[in-house]
Amino acid sequence: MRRALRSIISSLAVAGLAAACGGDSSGPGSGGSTSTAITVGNNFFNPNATTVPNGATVTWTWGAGSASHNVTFDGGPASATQTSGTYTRTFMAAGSYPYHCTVHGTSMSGTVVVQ
Ligand SMILES: [Cu+2]
Repeated sequence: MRRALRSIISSLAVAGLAAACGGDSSGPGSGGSTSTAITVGNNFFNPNATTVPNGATVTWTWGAGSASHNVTFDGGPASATQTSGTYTRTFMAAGSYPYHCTVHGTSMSGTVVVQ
């Protein structure tokens, strides 16, 4: 009896998770964002994945109260390590451009997909 109840509860939990993940049709890319404005937060980029057209300029803006962070692309270039201000990069070729903050490692990372 107890085992049957547990089985029902776990299948309900799975159904709930599936529902929470569904229904997002906001756009291309895994993050669904097409924003060219990215906030550098404390140990995160928001959005951390964005899809932009070829030729787009993406701007990273350090948030208020920011610790030292940088935007470093796996194949270069990189921003300065800073606590405020902005960094921009214009993308002239289609592809996927992963980046991260070298202060905080891959736990603070993001990707720009250029179409
Ligand atoms: Cu960082």
